[in-house]
Amino acid sequence: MQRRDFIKLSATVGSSALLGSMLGGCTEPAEWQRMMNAPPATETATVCNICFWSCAARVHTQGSRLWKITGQPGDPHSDGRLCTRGTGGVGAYYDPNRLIKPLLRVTRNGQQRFEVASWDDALGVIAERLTKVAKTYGPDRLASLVHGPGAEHFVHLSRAFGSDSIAEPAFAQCRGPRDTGFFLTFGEGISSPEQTDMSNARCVVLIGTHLGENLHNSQVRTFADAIRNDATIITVDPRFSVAAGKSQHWLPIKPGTDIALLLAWINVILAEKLYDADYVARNTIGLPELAAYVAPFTPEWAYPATGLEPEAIRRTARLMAAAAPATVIHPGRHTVWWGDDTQRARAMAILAGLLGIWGSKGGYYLPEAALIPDYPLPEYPVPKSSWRDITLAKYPLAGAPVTNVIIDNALGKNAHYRALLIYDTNLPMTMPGIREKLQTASQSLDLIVAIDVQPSEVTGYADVVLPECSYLERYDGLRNDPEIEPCIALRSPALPPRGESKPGWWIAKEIGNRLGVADYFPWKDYAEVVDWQLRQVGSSLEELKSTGIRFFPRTTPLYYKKGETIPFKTPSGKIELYSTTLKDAGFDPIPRFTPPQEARPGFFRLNYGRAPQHSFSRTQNNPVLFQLMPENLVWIHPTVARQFGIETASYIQLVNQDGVVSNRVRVRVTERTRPDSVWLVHGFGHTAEGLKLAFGRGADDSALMTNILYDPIMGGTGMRGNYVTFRKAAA
Ligand SMILES: Nc1nc2c(c(=O)[nH]1)N[C@H]1C(S)=C(S)[C@@H](COP(=O)(O)OP(=O)(O)OC[C@H]3O[C@@H](n4cnc5c(=O)[nH]c(N)nc54)[C@H](O)[C@@H]3O)O[C@H]1N2
Ligand SMILES: Nc1nc2c(c(=O)[nH]1)N[C@H]1C(S)=C(S)[C@@H](COP(=O)(O)OP(=O)(O)OC[C@H]3O[C@@H](n4cnc5c(=O)[nH]c(N)nc54)[C@H](O)[C@@H]3O)O[C@H]1N2
Ligand code: SF4
Ligand SMILES: [Mo]
Repeated sequence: MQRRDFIKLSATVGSSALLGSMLGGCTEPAEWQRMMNAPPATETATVCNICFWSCAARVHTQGSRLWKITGQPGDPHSDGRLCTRGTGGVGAYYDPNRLIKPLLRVTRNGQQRFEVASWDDALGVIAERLTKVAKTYGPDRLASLVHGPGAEHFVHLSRAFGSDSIAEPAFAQCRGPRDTGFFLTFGEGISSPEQTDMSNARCVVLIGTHLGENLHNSQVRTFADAIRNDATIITVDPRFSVAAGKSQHWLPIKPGTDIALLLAWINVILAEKLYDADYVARNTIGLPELAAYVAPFTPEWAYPATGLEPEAIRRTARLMAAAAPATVIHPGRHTVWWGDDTQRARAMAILAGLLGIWGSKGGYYLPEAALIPDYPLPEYPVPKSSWRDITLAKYPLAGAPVTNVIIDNALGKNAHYRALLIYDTNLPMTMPGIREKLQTASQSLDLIVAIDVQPSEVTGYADVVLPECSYLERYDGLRNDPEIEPCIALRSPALPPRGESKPGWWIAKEIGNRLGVADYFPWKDYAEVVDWQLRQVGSSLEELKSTGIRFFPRTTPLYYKKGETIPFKTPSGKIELYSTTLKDAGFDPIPRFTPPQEARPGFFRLNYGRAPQHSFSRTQNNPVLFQLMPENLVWIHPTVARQFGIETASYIQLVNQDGVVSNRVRVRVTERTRPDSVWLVHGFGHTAEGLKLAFGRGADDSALMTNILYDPIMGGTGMRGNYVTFRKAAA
């Protein structure tokens, strides 16, 4: 049959008949009938919230049925393709264990439990208790622990109420040390998305940073560009990570010794004069001090500490210098490792500074966000006390509020903080060592509110649990991250909220109204805010609903020109190879290497990280992602497995250095981990019974972290100083 007849046929009898003839006998009559009656598919613009990379996406629905979620073509974060987890966002909507009604803690017959409440009652309790806190102590005694883009509504609520004590685990449990280290060296952080120009790099250096398992979408794609372009890839990781498998040079470093390696690399680059002398002279201060300091730290010096052959250290130093300034020293992201993390980040920043990669093509580009005006609102009141008053006394160089400081100041009858608002963060699994403290805090605090989409561990500590609808059912603020090309993206509701769940903006506004700060919420709904903002820049909500994203022209250059003197925002206006700020605060002005604590015999370092199928502790109960990875496995080296008589697929329990015993966890015997370490994917081992799929599956790394190595400079919770041994799983 000719193609022409085919077209004619469709033109005369309509496409429905054509579909029928094509599907022929494969379709059941009932299914066929359903398809005929189904409303047309529609697409809605969203921004993925399965992790905070915030990829722009399109939600495909058919009537009330969520069909699939795909990447927004052209978006710099997704480039038209979502990662495994983003595609699995469908499960976040359909999860049968979702929170769909407000819950209130009540005591009945001496027993505490949650009871379903109306929104009015739940919000009433919050307003009454917060008003009392404000009257008795001041509104500054409310602390908020929040995460993710949706947090902006509660940041706003808290500021309007009169408190600036708002901390994210993204600082003290994640990026804080690297941002502080880079800030001290370059005068600014390294942005998110990280300003790493991997697509144009000739050399990429990963220190930890397990890209491919760490699945920040466009970051992995630009890393793939580097591999495709035959860039030299150098990965420093004690474990044979996915990224190590893509590298020409894998340095299986002894855990905790990265500063020694970095000092040795700097030593080689200075000793062999592999840096751009003109650039360094114009743009840095402290070269003589640095050179004198690192002179003894040769690759031979680093060898016993790191276990890395001097020749490998020398060769890789030469390679990264030869490719500079098209070299990416990846700054890492989860950098709370050993407690000396700001100093490790400093060492990385110093190396990057010597290689002249700040603002260079193939190094660190200069990101730019779009200029979108804020919706006009009254000025926030000045809080009676600020987070700074409490935090900086302990961590003088913390650039942001520290979650652990807030919790420590919420303990006991005379605690500074009297109420906690928790949004989109599962503290018991996110902050090792927090469970007991939350328990203590809950005895004396006047109020704990948890706003979540599912009955996660954290909700168990709350007085009031508020069900937020998922990202697929709500507006949030425009995504406007610093990019190569400024680009905004819209999250808009594709479906009505399930049950009685509500969007965050609505919850914040309703609490605000009841607290007497209604002036800060003058709009009807968040669509109005976003539309107003878009109209200021010649667009509209209508436009973004159809396009999903919109680009804006750059107003500043993407790279500095060769030979340009760069205006760094440090006190000296230069890259600070030697930091007077650190010295004045009583810290090492140049990073110092301290060998990590050794494990007791029979114990192994607890190493942990990501798997591409899951985000933190938020996706294990997602029915789609659960199927891809229902539990985590503990990786054990074959010699160790043999020594303990452990086999692949058997279940064991992990016992940490302080006797804490994990859930049972299945074994994977593999040479991809060093004999001195085991590996666990973070986020498993849920103890919240409401998470019916995830409950009790796999082991929780957080629970095994009882030795926390706090970073004295910025308060990060170093998580890597923990060790485990094994025991046969209880039946
Ligand atoms: N799929 C998925 N992707 C994610 C996330 C997620 O939840 N799921 N979360 C995102 C977030 S917020 C973050 S912060 C990032 C975290 O991801 P990364 O920033 O990449 O985390 P790291 O801790 O740097 O990397 C873990 C790697 O460090 C190695 N390592 C352990 N000890 C040492 C050591 O002493 N030295 C060196 N050089 N390496 C060591 C481990 O073997 C492991 O391969 O991932 C992001 N991407
Ligand atoms: N042991 C250990 N601890 C870690 C890490 C680790 O690797 N190991 N990683 C650290 C890092 S890098 C980071 S960034 C942090 C991440 O820390 P968190 O942000 O606390 O991570 P999650 O575990 O995903 O917790 C998110 C919570 O928000 C809820 N949630 C999900 N979507 C929504 C939503 O749309 N609205 C609302 N209101 N709630 C929602 C989830 O149900 C869950 O309870 O954890 C840090 N802590
Ligand atoms: S990286 Fe994946 S999970 Fe994260 S926002 Fe993008 S698509 Fe969603
Ligand atoms: Mo993170």
